[in-house]
Amino acid sequence: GSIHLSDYRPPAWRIPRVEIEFDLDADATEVTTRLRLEPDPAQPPAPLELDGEDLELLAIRVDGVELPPESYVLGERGLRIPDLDGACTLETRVRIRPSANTRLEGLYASRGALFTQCEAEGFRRIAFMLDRPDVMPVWDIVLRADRARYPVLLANGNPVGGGELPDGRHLARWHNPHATPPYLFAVVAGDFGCVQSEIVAADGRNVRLAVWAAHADVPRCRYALGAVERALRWDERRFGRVYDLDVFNVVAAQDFTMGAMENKGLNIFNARYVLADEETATDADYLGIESVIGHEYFHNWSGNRVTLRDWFQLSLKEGLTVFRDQEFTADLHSRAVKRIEDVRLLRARQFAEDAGSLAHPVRPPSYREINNFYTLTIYEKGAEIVRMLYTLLGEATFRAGMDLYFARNDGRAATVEDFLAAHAEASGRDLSQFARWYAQAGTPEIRIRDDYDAATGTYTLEIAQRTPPTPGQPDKHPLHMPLRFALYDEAGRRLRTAPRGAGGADQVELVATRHRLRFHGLSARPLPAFNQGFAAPVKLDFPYSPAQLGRLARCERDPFNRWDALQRLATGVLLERFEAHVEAQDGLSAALGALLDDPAQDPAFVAECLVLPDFDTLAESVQAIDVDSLLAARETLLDQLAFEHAERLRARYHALADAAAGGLDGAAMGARRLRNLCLALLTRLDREAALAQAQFEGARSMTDRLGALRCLVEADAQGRHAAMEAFAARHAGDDLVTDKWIALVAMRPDAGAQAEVRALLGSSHWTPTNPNRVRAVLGSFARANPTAFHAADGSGYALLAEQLPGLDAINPQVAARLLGAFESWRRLAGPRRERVRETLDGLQGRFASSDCRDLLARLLG
Ligand code: B3K
Ligand code: ZN
Repeated sequence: GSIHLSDYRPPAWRIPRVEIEFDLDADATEVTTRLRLEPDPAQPPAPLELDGEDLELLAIRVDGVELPPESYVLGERGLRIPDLDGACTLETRVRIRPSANTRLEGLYASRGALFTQCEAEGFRRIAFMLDRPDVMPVWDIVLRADRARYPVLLANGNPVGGGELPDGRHLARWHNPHATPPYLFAVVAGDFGCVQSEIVAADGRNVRLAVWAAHADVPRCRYALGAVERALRWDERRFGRVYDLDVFNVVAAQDFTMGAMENKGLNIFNARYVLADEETATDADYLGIESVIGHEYFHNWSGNRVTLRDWFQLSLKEGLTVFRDQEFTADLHSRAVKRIEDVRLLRARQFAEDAGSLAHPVRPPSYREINNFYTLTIYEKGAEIVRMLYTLLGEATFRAGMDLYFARNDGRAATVEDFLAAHAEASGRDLSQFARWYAQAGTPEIRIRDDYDAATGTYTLEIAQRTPPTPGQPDKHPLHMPLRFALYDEAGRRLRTAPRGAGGADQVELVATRHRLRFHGLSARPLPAFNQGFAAPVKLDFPYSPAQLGRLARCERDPFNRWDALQRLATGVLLERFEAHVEAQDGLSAALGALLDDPAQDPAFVAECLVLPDFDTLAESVQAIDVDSLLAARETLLDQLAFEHAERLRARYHALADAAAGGLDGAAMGARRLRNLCLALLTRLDREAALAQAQFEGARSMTDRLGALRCLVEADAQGRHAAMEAFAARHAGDDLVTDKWIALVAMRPDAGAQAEVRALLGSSHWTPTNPNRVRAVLGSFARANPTAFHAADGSGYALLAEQLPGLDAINPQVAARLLGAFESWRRLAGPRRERVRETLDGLQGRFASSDCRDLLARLLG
């Protein structure tokens, strides 16, 4: 059944303290839990109903006295004790089986170590508990285990002692003094090494930071440790948030369903977001590590200190924390490039989600399976909402609102209303219409038309907003959003404008379905620019001519919009939307050529401009998705650009060689990025691919080695098989690098990739219990290889679908993610839509998990 936001009731029982003891063993772990239970006098009395799944109950006591079997009811989903008499201590002892836990929720085994993952509802697979985020005990944790096998025993909070036990076992005690819900509980046991440092927090507290991994991987933890230090300092500086424990531990796990987890004081990470060195990590990997380390660290305040009342509020911590990690990266690196990349993701993936069968509001009104709501909408659109608030209120007022939110809700389980109330109070503004962003799904469309009256010198902008219908929401209301704009004259000078509106001179606030802005005293029709920095997450419709876009790409002050002007131009060319098609294409080519020639431009920015809108983004710009024509248009344009600019590309490629040889600074990374893009275009022209071959052989970084290899594979160059073999041999035994190699195979833009994916599925590389490997093989294929996945005969869909029931039985969350690759199927043109429908119909009744059942029902619904 569904769970509804409107049904929320506070728990009838409070649990202020938990003592939990583990006798750890991979095959059979025993967990003894003592819950201090108190009826909440503010709530109507109710029987105690504890969550618990896959737990073998060994003993149950109330205040030390064994509870007779007739006093409780043990079910599939938990334990019910009808007649508890007021406050007491309930002790349960259960047995669980980590090595049989392939779902990777609860306590599980991975490469000889033990890890937990409790968000959202994994704690109930460890012990009987009120497993909900508004239950926030203080915790005492005791871990006992074999010392040889599990020399390192970590848990939440601060270490408070330990010692030896008989039979080669030892014990460690941890105390977590902060009120912490069970979803943030964590335990790690294994044979790890670490890199560590000491840091003095802003309040004078000494904090020991440590990043743990299997011994062989410890040298690859240095960068992550540095990222923790940067994150801690940045949150002090930018948000005034200080760390609150004596230790902060990060542990790398090779088997992990998501990217990472913000457990209090003990973040557990997918190894791919921890381990890095020159030999194995690309620049993108380094930046990804820093941003995920930051994200999880920032949760310590936005998520842990202030947690969630219920799972409907998920974006309260995720959207806010994504906003915070985006700002972290923007402050430390290039703000413009960061914004461009975030918007690229938003447009390609979140807009698709918002327009597809799985669309849902940032705060959904109901769910059947909460695991299916860790989505781009909750995370990325949620971050965009926070960013709009930041834009509407301005830096200082927003910071005051954040301070108030943290102060008022510290140690509490909060709601979106609490967040908005703090900002409303700090700013004195009415945010009630703004709150609709959390309730209404779909990407708003802003349609703007202009008119210039030469006789009076009056320029008028007519602005209309509309949000398309989404599943369950046929009618939409207007949203409150900032609209930034600028007007430029013929010479590219910014005009001083003063329209009537709520915002400043260059920003108005949209609240109604229609607005009109009037500007007087203009001697000629100006060139308008809108939505600088993509301050509002909308689709903007303005009838720019190719020439206007070319001008905008040169004169707009906002770098994001300069990039966006070229993306618009490219999109119009690819979709043949301009009447003067040839002129538009020439304009695009000339603009890109000029950027390539301009030594004053940041190479990282030029690189962003050279990356044309991808398949997913184009698919979001059309009503019906004609796969073949979108793919063909892209190929043709890329070939043409390569041909026209071959000389420039070659010159730039060579000129950047020195800069690209540098380390991990922004300049070197930008140079490598542009250089590898030049190489990709050049390789289109040359089947021998001598340049790519040479780069592959001489590469000194993974960025350059993998970049060259990708060129060879995508161009189907002569040397590609030999290069792939050499790469595989060089990195054999390194799972993370092998994942990169596998992804190249699965993403090769050729129908033949299907056969290679099938071969992988039959090889020793296929380990369906490892989420990273499943994503490398099938995620890359279904999400990043439109050519092969969307094969017209439906064979790509069938390939994915065949695997899903088996994967669902192993790890439902991983399977459900993959099933989501069909989210846009209703808009597919031609026979493909029918092929997907047959595929999805064929999956009916074949899933055991609520995750895949829920998703399939919504896809077909
Ligand atoms: N909060 C975790 C996500 C947990 C997902 C559980 N299905 C990671 C993060 O967003 O920081
Ligand atoms: Zn998060």
